[in-house]
Amino acid sequence: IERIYGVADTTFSRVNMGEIAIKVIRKEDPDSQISRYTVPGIKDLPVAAKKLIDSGCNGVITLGWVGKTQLDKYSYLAASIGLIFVQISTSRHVIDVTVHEDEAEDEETLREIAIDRAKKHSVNLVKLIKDGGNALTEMAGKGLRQGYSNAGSID
Ligand code: RDL
Ligand code: RDL
Ligand code: RDL
Repeated sequence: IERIYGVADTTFSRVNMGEIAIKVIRKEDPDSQISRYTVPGIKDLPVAAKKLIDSGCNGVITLGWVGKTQLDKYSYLAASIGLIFVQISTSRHVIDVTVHEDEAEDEETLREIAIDRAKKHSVNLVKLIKDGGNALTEMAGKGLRQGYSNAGSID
């Protein structure tokens, strides 16, 4: 096995983004192995990511869903800091896919944001793990977005 990817997701999420990530990773890196770890909510993602890395994953993608209230946003801030701490303490990428429930009014748009964001960041993770720090350089400054169409460059 050349590469092992970790996929950490939650039961709180209203879209099965872990499954989407696994499909994209399989397609982008067919020789790889994938380990999945599902937790209740976003604040449980940092330890899931850490355990995936400890068990040999070269990189991890987390897929979280944040509710609409201020309390939910504080939970996300705590989770996000935790995920960054895992990255800097392990020197491994933990790509943080998060959908905020107030990003869209209707469920169909939210679902589209979640799917697009999970797919695009799964491709980003594979590129970073396969090709390292120059993998995305040709796209630098292009105004790329995940969950939406790209903002574009103003160079
Ligand atoms: O460890 C158990 C829970 O505390 C943990 O799963 C939390 O992440 C659950 N949770 C909240 O407590 C909350 O206030 C979540 C959210 N908001 C949220 O918006 N999204 C979550 N979990 O995934
Ligand atoms: O790990 C994948 C992403 O979570 C990470 O690349 C984030 O930095 C992406 N991102 C946001 O999620 C966001 O809500 C960015 C911004 N806002 C932003 O304003 N600028 C960014 N990234 O460069
Ligand atoms: O310009 C519109 C959006 O890009 C902006 O509202 C971002 O903050 C939306 N966003 C998130 O809220 C988030 O949690 C983004 C990401 N993650 C992300 O990973 N990539 C984005 N936007 O382009």
